[in-house]
Formats: sequence, structure tokens, C-alpha cells
Amino acid sequence: MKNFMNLPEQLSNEENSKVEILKVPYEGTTSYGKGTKNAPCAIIEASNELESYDIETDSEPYKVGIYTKEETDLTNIKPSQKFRIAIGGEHSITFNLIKNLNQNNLSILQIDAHADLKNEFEGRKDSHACVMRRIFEINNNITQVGIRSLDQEEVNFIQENKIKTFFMKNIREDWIQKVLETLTDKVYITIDMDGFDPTVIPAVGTPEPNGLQYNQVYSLLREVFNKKEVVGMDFVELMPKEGDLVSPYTTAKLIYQSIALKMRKENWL
Ligand SMILES: [Mn+2]
Repeated sequence: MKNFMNLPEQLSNEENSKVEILKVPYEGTTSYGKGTKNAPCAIIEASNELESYDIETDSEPYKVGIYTKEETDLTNIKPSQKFRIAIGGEHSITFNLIKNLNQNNLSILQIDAHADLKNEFEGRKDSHACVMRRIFEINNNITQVGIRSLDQEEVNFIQENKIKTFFMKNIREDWIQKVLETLTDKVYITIDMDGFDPTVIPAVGTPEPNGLQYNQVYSLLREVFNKKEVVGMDFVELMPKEGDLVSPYTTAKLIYQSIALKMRKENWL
């Protein structure tokens, strides 16, 4: 199995690495486009093309060690001692990634086009379209960013439960500061790749126009990593398409830039 950035053994073994890339190629409930199970391999493949120097942090993040592993059994994913970045797979994996974490003082930051707050979808409660509703049942400290597609039931749920939802129309001046104010000290970040504008990430199953630009997401991440303790992340719902190199490469780049931000925050190098 190829590892992230195709790093040599001493920079990618389990023992010495500070970062873990967890491939979770789960696809059980996708409703529109299909193929998200192929995303982990496509992102790893694209990561081989990354340059090793990170401009923003003036560092070479791969030196902290990046261990790559695969998880196919969703039932009992144990927390990692490393900084874990999971790559899906469909969005429903996020519930399994979060449920065994310590929920104390933890908030969930979701970047997504969709609210994913439906109680049930196509007869299933474990659907990708219900994942934030399931998470809400174990941790109601949810902040959503980039939302631009949902139904009336979800709107009602957001209002009744005071979920901190930043619709695309709320992304204006000072929005990053406002997002930060909703977060607790510890933050788990889940990024549904359809939160981006389809011109940035065309390869998703349910593309929605008028999404986030790369630099908007990066700027938000930079502030969250600087001001909070990010305990883990996932990148989900990429659906690789033949001939599109942009989507997996952009995802790999954002993963690497996230590793750089974590490294700078923790003074790992
Ligand atoms: Mn989603």
C-alpha cells in the first residue's frame, strides 16, 4: 500500500510518526453520484505530487512523520495517540470517528454544502445526510460553515436547537472571527468536500453552486489551528472522476497544509 507523499520508511512508520492518515473507504448510503470509496487511494496518489516545503509556515511538515493506515471496520474506531486525519469515504464515517473521543469541551466544526441534519434519509438513520444529527445526539456543540442546501425540517432543527450555522450568505466580513467565537477550546474538524465551490472541487457526488473558495477554507483553518486545539480532522465525500486531477490534488494539498498548521501550533519541529 502506498503511503501519504510516498515517504520513506523512517518518515512513515507507526512508531516515529506524529501524524496518522487513516483511509476509510466506506460507501454504504450514497444517494446521488457514487465512487467515494475510491477517494482515499486517489488522494494518496495525488499526495505523491506535493512539494515538501510549506510556504505559509516556512517548514517541511513531512519531517514530523506521517503514518498511513487503512480502517475498514467502522464499528469501533479507537482514538489515536497521533494527530489523526481521516480520509473517506462518505460523510457518515464522521460519527464513528467522533463517538469514542472525549466529548468534554469538544466542539465540532463542519464545512459542508449540506446541513446533514435529517433524522432519516431514504429510510436510514445512518445515512450521510443524517450524520450531523447523529453527532448532535452525543455532542450538541456543532458549528456549520458553507451550508447552502437543506430542507425545512433541518431549518426548524437548527432554530430550535440553536445550532451555529453559517450559511453561505453569512460568509462576509469578520465571518472567521464569528465562527471562532462559537468554538470551544478543543475542536474536531470535518470537511465535506462539497463545501467548496464546484469550480474548486468538481469531483463530489452532490455538487452545489456558490460554495467556498480554497483560500476561505484555508484562512479559517489557519485561525482555528492557531487559536484552538484541533484534536482531529476528516476529509470526506470526494468522488474521484476520470481525468480530473484537480480535486484529489487540492484535497491532498489542504491535508498537507493542515499538518503544517498543527505542527506549527505544537512546535513539533
Ligand atoms: Mn456532508
